[in-house]
Amino acid sequence: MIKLYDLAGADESQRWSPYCWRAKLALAHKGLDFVAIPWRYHQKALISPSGQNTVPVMVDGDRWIGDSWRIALHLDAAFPDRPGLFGPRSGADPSHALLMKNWTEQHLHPLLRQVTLLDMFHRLHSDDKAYFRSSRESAFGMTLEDISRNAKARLEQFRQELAPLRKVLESQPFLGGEGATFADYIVLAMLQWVEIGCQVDPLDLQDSLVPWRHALAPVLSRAQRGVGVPESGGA
Ligand SMILES: N[C@@H](CCC(=O)N[C@@H](CS)C(=O)NCC(=O)O)C(=O)O
Repeated sequence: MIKLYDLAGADESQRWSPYCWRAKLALAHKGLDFVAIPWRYHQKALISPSGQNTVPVMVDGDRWIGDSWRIALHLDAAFPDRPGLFGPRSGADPSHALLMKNWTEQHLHPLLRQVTLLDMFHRLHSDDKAYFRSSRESAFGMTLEDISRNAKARLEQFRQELAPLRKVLESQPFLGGEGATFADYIVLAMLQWVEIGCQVDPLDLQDSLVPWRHALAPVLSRAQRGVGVPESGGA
C-alpha cells in the first residue's frame, strides 16, 4: 500500500498540514488506498530517502516522492485509468491548479500563519516545540506570540481574500470546472489547516463557499480514512 508521511501533533490524530492534506485528497480522488504515517518535525531521518526535509513524502513501491505538487503530478501520470486530478481525464493540463498553488502559497498562507502558528505550537509533540519556535521566530523576526497578536483580524482578512473563489463558483460547481480538481483540493487543504490547527471554522456560516465545501465531503472522508490505518495493515 502507498505510504504517506503526514505531519502530526502531540495527539497523532491531529493532522493539519495543508501540504499533506493536498496529497491525501489527491490520493482519495484517485481512489487509492494509503496509510498516512504520523510524522513529527524531529523525525527528519525517516524521510531522508526522499532527499528533502519537509512532508508530505509519499512512498509508492520503491519510489520516494516529496512535495505535494510533485506527488499530484506523479499520481496523475502513474494511474492514468483513474479519475484525472487536473481535469476529467488523467493527463489534463495542470495550469489552473498551478495558479491556485501559487496564489495560496504566496498570498493566503502568509496570512494564515499569523492565524495558526501559536495554536499549532501548543498542539505540537514536546520534542518539536523548541525547533518550531526557533525556526518560525527567526523566519518572522518576532516571537510566536507577536506573530499571532492579530489572529482574529487576519482570519477576517483571509475570509475576504477568498472573494475570487466565490465569484468563480457563481458559474461552475467546482474551482476546477464541472468536477473537482487539484485546484479545489489546494483550497480545501488550506481550510483543513485552519480547522484542525487552531480549531476555528475558517469560513463564516453564511459563506457561499460552504455548499462547495460540503460537496467535497465524500473525497475528504476518503482522505481521512488513510489517517488511522495501522502501518502494519499496508505492509
Ligand atoms: N513545497 C512543499 C512544502 C511542504 C512543507 O512546507 N511542509 C511542512 C509541513 S506543513 C514541513 O514539513 N516543514 C518542515 C520544517 O519546517 O522543518 C510541498 O508542497 O509539499
